[in-house]
Formats: sequence, C-alpha cells, structure tokens
Amino acid sequence: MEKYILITGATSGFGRAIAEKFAGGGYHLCITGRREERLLDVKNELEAAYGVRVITSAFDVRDKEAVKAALTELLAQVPHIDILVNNAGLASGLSSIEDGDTDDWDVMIDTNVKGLLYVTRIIAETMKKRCAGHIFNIGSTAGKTVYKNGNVYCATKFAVDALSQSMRIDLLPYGIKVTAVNPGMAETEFALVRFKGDAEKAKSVYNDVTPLAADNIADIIWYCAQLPAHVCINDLTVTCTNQANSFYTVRNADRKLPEVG
Ligand code: NDP
Ligand code: 8X3
Repeated sequence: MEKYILITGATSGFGRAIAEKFAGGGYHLCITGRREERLLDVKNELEAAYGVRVITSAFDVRDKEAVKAALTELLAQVPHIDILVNNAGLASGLSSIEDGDTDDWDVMIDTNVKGLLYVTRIIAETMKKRCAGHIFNIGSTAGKTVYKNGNVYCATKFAVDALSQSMRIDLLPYGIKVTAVNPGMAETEFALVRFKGDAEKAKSVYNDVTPLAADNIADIIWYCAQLPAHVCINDLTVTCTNQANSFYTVRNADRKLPEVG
C-alpha cells in the first residue's frame, strides 16, 4: 500500500529534512508551511529526485479555520495519512519574564501549542477510523529542562511533552503510535527566527559547538517510523555531544583533551 506522511513546517530545518528522508524512502508527501514559494520549490525538487507525489498546502497553523479548510482540501486528495509530524514551531525572543514581549508570547503559544492541537484534532480523527497511524511531536530539550530567559518557549515545549503523553493514552485503543522527539540545539533557521533576522546573534548560539543538523533528526524519525507495528519509541531526547540538556553546554575550547603517553 502507498504511504503518505504529513509534515507541518516543511519549508526549512527539520521539516524540510524529514520531507527529503521520507521521499527517499518512497513515501508520498503532504507538506505545509506559510511560505508557499518554498513549498513549491521543495515539491519540484523532491518529485524530480524521487518520483513521489508531493502535495503542498500553505496555511498558518495558528488560524483554526484556515487549518480546517486546508486539511479538508488536502485529505480529499490522498487515500490516508500514515504519519503526521507536528513540527511547525518557533521561539520568538529570549527575555526575562518581566521584559517579555506579550506579542512574542502569543505567537509561541498559538503556534507551538494551539497550532499543534488544531492539526492533530483533524488528522488523529482520520487515523482513528483506520485504527492505524503514527504521530511524531517535535518537542525540545526546552520541554524537559528550563533555561534562563526561555520561560514561555520552554512552557510551550513542556506543554508539547504533556500533550504527547496524553494523546498516547487517548489513542492507545486504536493502535496509533505517538513518538515525542525532543532535540537540543540544532542549526536550522530556528535561531534566526528567534532573534528576528539578526544573523550574527543567531550564529553566536552555535559558537564553538557542533550542533545537531536537521538530517540527524530526520534519520531518527525515519528509524522510529520503520519499527515493527507492535514497537513504539515513546520519547526521545537527542542532543549534540556538547550538550547534556538545555542548561548545560560545553564549548569545544573547554573540553578535556585525551591524556597522551
Ligand atoms: P525552522 O525555523 O528552520 O523551521 C520552522 C518551520 O515551522 C518552518 O517550516 C516554518 O514555516 C514553520 N512554521 C513556523 N510558524 C508557523 C506557522 N505559524 N504556521 C505554519 N508553519 C509555521 O526551525 P526548526 O526546523 O529548528 O524548527 C522545527 C521545530 O523544531 C520547532 O517546533 C522548534 O521549536 C523545534 N526545535 C528546534 C530546535 C533547534 O535548535 N533548531 C531544537 C528543538 C526543537 P513557515 O515560516 O514557512 O511558515
Ligand atoms: C530549541 C533549542 O536550546 O533553544 O528548542 O531550547 S533551545
């Protein structure tokens, strides 16, 4: 049977890499994001490279009615969705709680929590009817351990963690798998978005560390998705070797050197 994966936020970073990995594995893709041109570029590139179907749908996950309309239209074009990757998300700003921009807070909560819920509500219902499916929720190390000035971003990712645990219970009778993937620092457009286009500031986040690459997360999701039907990896926390969690990071210059002799 032909397999379909729906990936939110496939215009860059993890989502883009996951799209390529699964296209390479023969999956048909449904890719979403707000930047329609980028979606079309990804479609053209992956259809040509892998000969799979790529359906694009441009919408903002924060807009409940837009999500409903777009997914209804998308579902009419595919036989089913085997895998949903709830990846669309962002951090906006990095400020102490009393200095925070409340508009940034709204964007993060509306995207990372409510957007994930709106998409899941619709796709989980279709999976339930088939008693089959696999949902991946992209959380973060920030959803396991808080860090200075991370406040609202961390809270949204703690919420994703709670939702992953909770939906796993809700969907258990239907054989639907739920895997939470919690990456540490990864070099994508994430920092550029967080610092509102300040490329220098974004680059400094990865100064003297070797961060995760988007491909590393795509490989891990591929592995989880290929396990036998009775096996589900529930929760994964993945960091680069410079990080213990979102609080403790060692720069390469501070690493111990091997003893010689
Ligand atoms: P990118 O900025 O590279 O990608 C984010 C994706 O989310 C883009 O495709 C963007 O598409 C989409 N997106 C953002 N807001 C919306 C919206 N309102 N509606 C629809 N799509 C949206 O970052 P990453 O790939 O790093 O981020 C992906 C996920 O991984 C996020 O949930 C992030 O929190 C999480 N994460 C990232 C880590 C990192 O260090 N990079 C570590 C841990 C977790 P578009 O702009 O076209 O709408
Ligand atoms: C993104 C990585 O370190 O900003 O979730 O929390 S971090």
